Amino acid sequence: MARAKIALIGAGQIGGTLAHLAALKELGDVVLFDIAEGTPQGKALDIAESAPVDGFDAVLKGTNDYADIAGADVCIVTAGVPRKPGMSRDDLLGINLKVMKSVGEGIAANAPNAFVICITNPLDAMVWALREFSGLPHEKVCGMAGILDSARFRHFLADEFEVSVKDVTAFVLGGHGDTMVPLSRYSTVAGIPLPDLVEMGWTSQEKLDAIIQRTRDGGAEIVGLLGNGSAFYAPAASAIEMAEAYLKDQKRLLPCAAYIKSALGVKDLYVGVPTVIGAGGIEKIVEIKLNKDEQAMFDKSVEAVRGLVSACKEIDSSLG
Ligand code: A3D
Repeated sequence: MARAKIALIGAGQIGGTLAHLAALKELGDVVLFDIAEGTPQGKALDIAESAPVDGFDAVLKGTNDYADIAGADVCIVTAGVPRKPGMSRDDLLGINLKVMKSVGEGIAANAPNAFVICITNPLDAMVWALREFSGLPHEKVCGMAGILDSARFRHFLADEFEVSVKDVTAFVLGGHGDTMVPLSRYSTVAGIPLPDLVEMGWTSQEKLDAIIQRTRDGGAEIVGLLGNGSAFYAPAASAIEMAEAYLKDQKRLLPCAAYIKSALGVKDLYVGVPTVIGAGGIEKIVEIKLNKDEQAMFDKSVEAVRGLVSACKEIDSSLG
């Protein structure tokens, strides 16, 4: 059977890391596309030269021509600009919206059957715009944010409880921004929900609240430390988990920015929700029950995303 083809649109910090991870995991052959000349070619060659050492079989190609992504099974989009210290994700909207237009058209013309994962910020609005510009089916276009936000939450929790990250599960829903919704009731250590762990005295409510706030600020913390860009290792690992779930039809239950026709009190919007990813793309949205407080936080987050989508429509009148 022919190898899968993975097209990475944007060969910057995340794009290069995605290429390396996809090759190491032998998910398929990799095409790195970027408008910057030399960058995708250089990264592709560098990673290809690591293959004899690491012992993976994957063909890597760098390109500035959309024709090279033809027939891709998966496209992961990181094209655009990242945040600098002091910037919010929303400050990127105008410039990255233009980028989504050219990327959407490039994917529609060359890889219309691909499963498309958007990472470009502001995430929920950009995945909405990418779907509009590409015209691909909603279930084949989604965004990566929830896995990353949940992974940050899990890391901080494992650190606090002094247990393996493997035993910590967590759910962060809503938009990928300051209003994201880390759900304590659905986050556990080996199946024990966080509120029970507070009752058991493993941690205090104050410490848990501080961890939740640190999770919300997780992206900004890295932007502040790096000084010249945003996180790329954990975002790339998270998107690779989604690509693998699709390529291997794993039916993974993962929080992703998915199109909601009508669920969880939301209509016609992309926002972070629990999904099942398999060979059909986003095969299912899992309608978990939210209590009053959680629903209020989720609704606030949904409104923030709606505001960004409206801003996209105002900037580009061709959007519906
Ligand atoms: P960076 O290293 O700057 O890479 C972006 C690449 O996009 C550069 O190589 C550019 O040349 C390229 N590019 C710009 N315009 C185009 C275009 N029209 N077509 C093709 N390529 C183009 O950034 P990065 O990799 O660190 O981050 C990429 C994006 O991901 C940014 O928007 C970040 O804000 C976003 N991001 C999202 C998350 C989420 O969790 C959603 C996390 C971290 C970063």
